[in-house]
Amino acid sequence: MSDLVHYYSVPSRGMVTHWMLEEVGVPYENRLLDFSRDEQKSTEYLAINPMGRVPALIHGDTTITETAAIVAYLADAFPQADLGMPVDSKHRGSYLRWLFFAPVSAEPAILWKALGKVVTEVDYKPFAEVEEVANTLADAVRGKEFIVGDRFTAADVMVGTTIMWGTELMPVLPRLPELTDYWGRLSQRPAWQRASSEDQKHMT
Ligand SMILES: N[C@@H](CCC(=O)N[C@@H](CS)C(=O)NCC(=O)O)C(=O)O
Repeated sequence: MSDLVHYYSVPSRGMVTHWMLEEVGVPYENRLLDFSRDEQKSTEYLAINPMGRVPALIHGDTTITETAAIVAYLADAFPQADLGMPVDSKHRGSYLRWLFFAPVSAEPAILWKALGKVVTEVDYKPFAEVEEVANTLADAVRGKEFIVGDRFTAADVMVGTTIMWGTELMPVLPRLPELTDYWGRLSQRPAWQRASSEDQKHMT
């Protein structure tokens, strides 16, 4: 058994962590769970993630769940891949901002809109609207190749896949040219191509 075991499903957020593993470039073992057979709720898997959700990563004695946490963990655990941002870097704050922006600000906005939900019970918005998310991201990537600094990082994995998800899979995020150009470039990366072509074979 590999030192790194990745549990995921297709389609799922596990495609994000799959891409990150390919970017890291170390050996790992994929264990694909079949949702149609409720394998994510099996006793064996619930011992790994009691929520019965993917992705999950086992690295030696460490078990990690939550997509963004796995992506951040891999960047730190394998510094030779140069996908993280050192704590003393001037870009560290920006790096953390975009790592968290994807699941905490963008995801709820996309999901809420895609599910046709409207906030009616409160007189403030508990999270941003998709237009605010799209405009904020467009400002962040305009004229830049990467979202943080001048190199590809784990923050691009989180933000890029969130844009792909919000513009293609649940198409409620405005398709601003800055966003489609940014994802268009990222999706050419060999690591994404490898992960996604393998995932396509399992797409239901
Ligand atoms: N916040 C979690 C969400 C995990 C999650 O809900 N994953 C979905 C697939 S994208 C899942 O495993 N669903 C299992 C089910 O519906 O039974 C993360 O980012 O990893």
